[in-house]
Amino acid sequence: MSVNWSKKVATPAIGVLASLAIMGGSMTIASANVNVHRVSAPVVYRLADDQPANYPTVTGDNAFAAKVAQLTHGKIQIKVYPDAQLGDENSAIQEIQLGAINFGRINSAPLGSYSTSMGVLGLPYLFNSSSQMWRVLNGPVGNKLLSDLKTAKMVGLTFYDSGSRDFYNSKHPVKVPADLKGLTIRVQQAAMFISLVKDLGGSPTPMAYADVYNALQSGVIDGAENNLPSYYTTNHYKVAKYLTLDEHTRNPEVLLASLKTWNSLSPADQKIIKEAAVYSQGVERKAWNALVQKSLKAIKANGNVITHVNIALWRKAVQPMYTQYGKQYKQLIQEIQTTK
Ligand code: GTR
Repeated sequence: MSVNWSKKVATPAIGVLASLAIMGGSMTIASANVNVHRVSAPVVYRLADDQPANYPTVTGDNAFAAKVAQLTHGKIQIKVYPDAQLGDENSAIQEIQLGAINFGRINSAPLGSYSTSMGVLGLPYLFNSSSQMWRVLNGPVGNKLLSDLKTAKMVGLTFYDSGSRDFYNSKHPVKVPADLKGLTIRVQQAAMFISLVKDLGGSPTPMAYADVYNALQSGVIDGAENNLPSYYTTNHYKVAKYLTLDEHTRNPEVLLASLKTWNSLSPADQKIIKEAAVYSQGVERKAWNALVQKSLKAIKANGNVITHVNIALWRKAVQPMYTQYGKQYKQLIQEIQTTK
């Protein structure tokens, strides 16, 4: 008897049984080695990101989602919501904690208000270079920061690049910290960044990312601080022309899961998700490097005033931050500084 098995595979399980029964042969499902796929409905999860669709973090999110879909044969689908469609970073964090949002790509600065160890990344001039930062983030310290997020009901999966942050304003060139005096500077919604701008002599104003452009344009604030790709893609560079390359912090991005969602997954699916996240870091970092170059070109072409600074002066001005927070982070700072 010849059976067209390829046809049978596509038949629902009951249909296969019925047709075997009709055939009346001695073959059983097991001995026939029929690969019956029980296709269950895919699970659809949501991932929040506050950057626009063409930004490197969202490219990373999409690569992560595609890899998860591929490795789970479509069983787990992750839908990426860019542009803060699911809320600003603070509200996204809270929804992730509740499990209402399943995944997020969140900057480490606001995360520092929820998980203490992550806060260490907000210390200015913590790293000597980007390559040292990556050795730290992809080494034992980075793993500790990611896994400590569990205390805040989140599971850290991997880090994405966010370069270093610089000040910019609409009033005048800033070369030394004293030039920030009298300027109202928007900061992320995290206590450490309020201290940072105060120590440098400016007036900090915490505000959600999406509100910064209008606040700059209408003069509600004089300046802000961010990496070059954010300065460029938000069009802040068009309304705040004075850019200071002071590189005060390197606050990487974090791809994370809600602990609630994570706990509902099988160990095999958790492994796939972690693997896909690590893979997506490479995709994000490549897109990141390309956008840094593109941003710089556009900022220069726009005629912005770019000020280079003596970093040693700036580093000195933020030493009070190490007095204020250094004790709490003593061990981590030491581990970071000894990572060469
Ligand atoms: C960007 C980061 C955003 C957001 C923003 C901000 O560099 O990618 O997620 O944290 O900074 O300044 O609010």
